[in-house]
Amino acid sequence: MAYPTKNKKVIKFVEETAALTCPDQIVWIDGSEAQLEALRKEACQTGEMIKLNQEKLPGCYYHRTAENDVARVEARTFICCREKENAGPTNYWMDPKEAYKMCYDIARGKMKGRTMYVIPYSMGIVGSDFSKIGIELTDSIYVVLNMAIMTRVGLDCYDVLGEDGDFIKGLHCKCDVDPEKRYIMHFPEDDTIISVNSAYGGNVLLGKKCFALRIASFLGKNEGWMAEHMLILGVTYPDGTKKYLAAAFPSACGKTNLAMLIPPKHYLEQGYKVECVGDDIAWIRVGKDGRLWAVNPENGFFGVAPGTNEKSNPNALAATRKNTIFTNVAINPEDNTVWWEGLTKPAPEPLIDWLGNDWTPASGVKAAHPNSRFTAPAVNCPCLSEAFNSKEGVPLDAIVFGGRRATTTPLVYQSRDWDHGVFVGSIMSSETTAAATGATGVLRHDPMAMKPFCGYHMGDYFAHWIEMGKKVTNPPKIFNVNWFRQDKDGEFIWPGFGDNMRVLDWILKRCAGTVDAEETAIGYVPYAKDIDLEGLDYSRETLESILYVDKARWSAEADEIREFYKQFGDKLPKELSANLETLKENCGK
Ligand code: OXD
Ligand code: MN
Repeated sequence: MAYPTKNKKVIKFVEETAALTCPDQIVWIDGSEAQLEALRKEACQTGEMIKLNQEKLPGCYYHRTAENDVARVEARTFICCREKENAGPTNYWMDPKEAYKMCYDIARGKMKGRTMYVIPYSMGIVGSDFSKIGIELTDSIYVVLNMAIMTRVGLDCYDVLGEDGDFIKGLHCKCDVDPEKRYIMHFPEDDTIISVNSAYGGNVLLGKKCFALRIASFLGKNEGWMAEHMLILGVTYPDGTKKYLAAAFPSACGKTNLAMLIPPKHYLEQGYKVECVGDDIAWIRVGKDGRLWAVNPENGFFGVAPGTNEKSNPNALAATRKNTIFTNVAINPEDNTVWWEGLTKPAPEPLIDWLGNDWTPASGVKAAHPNSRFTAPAVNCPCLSEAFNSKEGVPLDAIVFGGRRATTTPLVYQSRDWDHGVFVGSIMSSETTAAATGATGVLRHDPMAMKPFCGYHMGDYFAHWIEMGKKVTNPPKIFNVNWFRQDKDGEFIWPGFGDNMRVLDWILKRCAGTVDAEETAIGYVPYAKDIDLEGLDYSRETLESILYVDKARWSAEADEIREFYKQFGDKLPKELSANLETLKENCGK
């Protein structure tokens, strides 16, 4: 057989996997439009995808996953390193030998009657020093087409590998989509990922969570860089100055919305601009100038559809108007377009819901699954930054952490220094969302929004953050935000969305040293007068209520953090325990 690569390791990986899974044929993906178009056609013929209205949504397709396969499965996601201790207390662990055997037994012969596709892809710009190559083998056309949007797929990846280059091996086999045999396995010591019995994006687009976060975080620790669950955005000032920040929020907590925000009118009139570099993942390194530089390794957006609309995120909506794959949203049979909760009010009727049933508002269920998604090419985004294609990425002025907290955490506060900033990231808690299976709305610890994505011991991960701080001579300032404070009726107190610009403005002023702040028990909090409320019908008293640091609550929070920290034992950096003691003391014990 003629191979499109001379890389012996790729050929061996493909041949061995084919011997195990027994596909009828092997198709080497070259990334060409002709090949992708033929696959779209085939997927429509088999019913795997539906072609949408090509006048209204050119190049757009629709896909439904199995009903039991709609989100990441954290309890079935494992870190399979040799020593259990190295996976740490926040990960599920399996012995690698046992895990390989189990996965191979599950996948054996399962591609019979199917095609195995070989996807060469780059996370980051092909051939850049900041990028890494992966090969994903899959029996799903849906995966091929999504990977072609989310990553840079093409034969040039083989040029980068040459005859002997290394890559991240990914094997995805749908098998029987059996939830009892669903496993998402990571072998960080072998640069390998195996995903069986799922077809949901977060479990099967192996370049994303599996490689660019779990495996990459492990590589980053060993190689002195960081892989983080962060958006990256740039703010251009009226005088043309550009500032960049990266922000970590748990899944489905508004990273895509913040990354693409449109500032309030008076900011726009003055000439402010916000541009998106990335909405989910940042790879961060120390630059020659002693600053932290971030790149977005992805090439598209795998965004949550519900709630996205002309008001909440017109840029994301515009990005989905062509060459996009929609998964588990509702279909409007009238014109063969898509709909989801929050897109328009009222809902058009009738619709066909994500399960394929006729739907009207009286049906009493959601028309789109709460974790339904769009996979949209980054180039479609009207506010995409030019820096998206920069090999070096962008220098960070600020790092922002944020969770979904109804109480306690103020709208924004700044850490006292780098180590305190790491502490602030490590104590993040957030209410769970539909992005993962299980109950939603449950408050849980999610340090740096990496609980589901850190590929090694979380205590070592904290230590790595502390170490990185020592390597940067000009570190970004670290902040925490909370857009989700609620009043006694459960209504959000802060308007959020574009108005979050007002908070970013304060953050960047703090970075520039042009605004004062009040030193409190938890760090620096804005004076209410310093948050720009122009054009917003919002009282200073209400603002003060969500800037207030309630020491009694924080004292209880500190006790709870002490319990949370216990699981890290000796691995908890002393800088974090010292900051916890300071917090407790600041709250008056
Ligand atoms: C995502 C997630 O899809 O975090 O980005 O689940
Ligand atoms: Mn994410």
